[in-house]
Amino acid sequence: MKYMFVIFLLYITLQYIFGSTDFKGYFKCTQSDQSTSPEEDGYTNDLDTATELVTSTPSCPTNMVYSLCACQHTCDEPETCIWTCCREMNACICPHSLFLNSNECVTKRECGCFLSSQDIIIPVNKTHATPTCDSVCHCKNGKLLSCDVIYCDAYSQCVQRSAFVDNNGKEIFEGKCVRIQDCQSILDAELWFGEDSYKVYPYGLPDVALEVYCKITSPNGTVSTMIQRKLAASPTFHLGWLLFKDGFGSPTDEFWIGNDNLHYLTAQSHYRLRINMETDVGKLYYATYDNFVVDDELNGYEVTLGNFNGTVDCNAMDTHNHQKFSTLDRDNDNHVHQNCAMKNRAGWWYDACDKANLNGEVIEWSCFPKDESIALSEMFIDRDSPSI
Ligand SMILES: [Ca+2]
Repeated sequence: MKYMFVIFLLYITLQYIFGSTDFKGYFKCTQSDQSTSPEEDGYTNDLDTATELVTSTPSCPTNMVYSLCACQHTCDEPETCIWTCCREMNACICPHSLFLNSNECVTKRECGCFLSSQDIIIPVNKTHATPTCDSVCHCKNGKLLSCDVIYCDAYSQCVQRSAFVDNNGKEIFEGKCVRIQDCQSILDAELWFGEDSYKVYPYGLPDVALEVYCKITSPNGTVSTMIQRKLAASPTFHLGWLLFKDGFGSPTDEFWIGNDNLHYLTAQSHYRLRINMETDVGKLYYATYDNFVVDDELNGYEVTLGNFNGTVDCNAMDTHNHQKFSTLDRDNDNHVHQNCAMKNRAGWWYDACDKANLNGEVIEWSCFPKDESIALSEMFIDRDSPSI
């Protein structure tokens, strides 16, 4: 016994002088004080002998190995790592193929949220949809809840997304139903095949598809939903309330998307209004307004315009902000003596009457360069933040 004590003192002294990562690691990082021998992996026989003298032998729970601490996957967080001990020190950890579950190492199949049909573990309190959106399964408090079938509705498209990378570095995909609510969704749902007409399903709109024209409107690839197109010196927009309510024309010629459609589109998210103006010599100007909203018919399709930006010299729409829509047969403007829609031969959000009128028989923007005239107006909406 005395001999053992001398060895112990000698060992402590040497550790004090030279230091030892393994030694410190043992005290700070092991999880068990049971008496069976630790497994090797860098744990030397000398240290083994010495630590037996310090206290009970470091040992590991079933299936664990005493090894250099590295990335530890758990059943709850199968795709990420936790540190079970001090960084780069020895500790009881699960072998690479196993997952920590409470204090045990278990196989993938033994984790509570193992989804056999997909051969994956769903992280705790998360859901995982099949890549084809056939079902979505829930992991609640470490237990797999029943899976719900029929995941996408008729107005959504199943899109495969990268969900996470498993502990073997394999990328796991899941399906996500993308509601086709505007042209941005066409891009998100990977349905985009170039500038063209597409069917979209804005929230709130009765169960019919709305056909919209989608166009790239900026160098960074913004895909915008066209709401208006008007050529100069054309009386096309001198029409009544019902036609403006439902929309008319063709997006490759002259076009109004319809005030009801405009209301449902702009009510479903934050949208930016983008106005592109082209002069008769092909010069391009634009104006944008954040937070573009068109109210419902009961409120006269009142327009709300946020912050202005653009390459035109002034915010010519400022007096039109918070104005109701007027047409030849519905005078909602602020002019006491006349109907501005009749005077300007176009339906529009008149004040009394206009500084900007993109629907006008003569397309107007009050501060447009005097020696230039607008030959073409196109209006679009861009969703500020994509839904996915
Ligand atoms: Ca009036």
